[in-house]
Amino acid sequence: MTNALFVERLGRLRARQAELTTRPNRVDRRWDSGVYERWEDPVLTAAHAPLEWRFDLDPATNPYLMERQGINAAFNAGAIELNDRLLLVARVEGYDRKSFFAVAESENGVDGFTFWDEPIVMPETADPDVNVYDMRLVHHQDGWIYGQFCTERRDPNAPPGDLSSAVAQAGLARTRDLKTWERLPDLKTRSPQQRNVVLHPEFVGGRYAFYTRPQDDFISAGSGGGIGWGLSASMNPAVIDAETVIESRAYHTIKEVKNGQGPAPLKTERGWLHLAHGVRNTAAGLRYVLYLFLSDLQEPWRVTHQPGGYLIAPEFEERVGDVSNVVFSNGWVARADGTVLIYYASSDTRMHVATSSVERLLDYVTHTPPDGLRSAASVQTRLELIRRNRARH
Ligand code: M1P
Repeated sequence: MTNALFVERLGRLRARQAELTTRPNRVDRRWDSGVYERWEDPVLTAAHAPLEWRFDLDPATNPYLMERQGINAAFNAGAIELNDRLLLVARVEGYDRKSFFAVAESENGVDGFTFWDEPIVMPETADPDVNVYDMRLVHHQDGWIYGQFCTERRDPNAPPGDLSSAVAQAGLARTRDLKTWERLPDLKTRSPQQRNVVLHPEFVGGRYAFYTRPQDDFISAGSGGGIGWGLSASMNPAVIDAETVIESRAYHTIKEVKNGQGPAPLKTERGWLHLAHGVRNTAAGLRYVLYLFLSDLQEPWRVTHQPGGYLIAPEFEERVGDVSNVVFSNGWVARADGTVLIYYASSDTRMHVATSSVERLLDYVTHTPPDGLRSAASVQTRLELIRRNRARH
């Protein structure tokens, strides 16, 4: 007998999904900084997850067409351009709180993202990951595409009854096509924990170079002073003996509590262009924003320009989600025509895109005054701007 309810519900669900993945995106006219464009619709959400991942589609075993394995969020995606397609490796989180990686693909990078049929099967090491997330994708000079991600496991030293303490380390894997992955040993450093570890795309002095984020415990950076830099002779295993902080946190700035490298830096004629996140504390909890900095082409560990303040902060609907007041980016793509697609997640819930160009971002990074670290210094910098403008009348 035909199950009318099942048929009607399935038709509705399929239509809703088709609408989501074919809807054209538009530049959001509420935003007009000149530095980049925001786009109206999130490019990837939990609702983009294929119905086959969430529902048992057999009317005999699921007559009510219930969602059996829900998806909670799709966020913090790594990004890469391969064969003229824009690919995101998203952190997809099930209702069970576990994250996994899945590839979504689009032709133009601003809309039409559709998940591949199945999520990535990431091999485990001998010490299985409890949770994996926030993959950075780097097409390295050695020819491999590397994934660097956070692997989280329960803290073996947690006292009985403490079911929250965890240890974060950098998981590593490589691939040629984002389909088949070879898992490598986790990165070894002298820091108790690591998150936001990113591979530099080129060899430095014949070695693999990493941006790191040393931290004392799972949430707090503690004595970890900022974005670190370290070298390894190999990727299998990758071992960093000496880690130096190259982009520090600082009192009363957007990166007072912690910061972290976003995606791998973009190589430009003026230097390596970096996107990072900075975290400050507020009465309402942590606030995550994105900022840019530039480092030297030959000595990527030497920061040359540090614009003060943020590039992207949560705006409009972005402010609210599972972890509100957060923007986070671990993926961007510079296209052959100079366009830069900045993929960022809002409030640990969904993915957005902002568009700019290498030229505009370099203009921003080289002309935005650094943080004067005092109110009086900020007034002074602003006065210089105001007076230059008034002198033009
Ligand atoms: O919840 C905000 C972000 O918190 C962590 O980032 P960080 O280590 O810099 O604090 C990560 O868990 C990230 O996934 C998350 O978006």
